[in-house]
Amino acid sequence: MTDGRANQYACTESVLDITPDAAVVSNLGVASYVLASVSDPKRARNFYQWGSMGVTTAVGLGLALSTDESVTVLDGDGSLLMSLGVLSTVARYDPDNLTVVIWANDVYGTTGGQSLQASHTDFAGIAENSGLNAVTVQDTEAFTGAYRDATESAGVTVIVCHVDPVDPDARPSFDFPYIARRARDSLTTETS
Ligand SMILES: Cc1ncc(C[n+]2csc(CCOP(=O)(O)OP(=O)(O)O)c2C)c(N)n1
Repeated sequence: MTDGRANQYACTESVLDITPDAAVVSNLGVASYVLASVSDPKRARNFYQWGSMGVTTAVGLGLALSTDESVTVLDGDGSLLMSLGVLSTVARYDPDNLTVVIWANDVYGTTGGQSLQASHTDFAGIAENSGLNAVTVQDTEAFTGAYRDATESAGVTVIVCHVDPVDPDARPSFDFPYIARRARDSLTTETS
């Protein structure tokens, strides 16, 4: 464990505590495994992304633009690095119902912990200069406060949360069409 970093499990629990009805679009791999660990893995509004590295924030933006419900993206730093231009697109639309969390663990955790070689990269600075609100947090308590603020404020906030790498056992369903249909249905009916 690295000192002074947030706990991804506890932070993901905070997301569900603060926004229990939110659609949560989780990056492939670790972000989805953690989400499945701390919630019912069959939670309909857990929209796990499989195989599709680099699209989680874009999918979250599209979803936020097509529903009035709250949408939270749980992306990975390596995946965001593949598609940094999406921040400009998010800022172009800036929907009030979208919050973007980046789990910054400095590694490609899902594929074995290879170094990202991006510790010099200021993701929050890039988000801010793309026209978004952004904050960097280093511990779980700060994350919880930042997430609450983000969900209560206008426009999109990007929360870059420095976390220790984790290796969860949980595996949600890999049936992607089913997951997508389930999320869609839960957002177009009264109950979640
Ligand atoms: C285009 C593409 N390249 C590579 C992969 C393999 N892959 C899956 S998850 C992953 C690592 C993702 O890293 P990050 O976004 O930092 O999230 P973490 O796994 O650390 O939570 C990689 C390289 C893939 N699925 N798609």
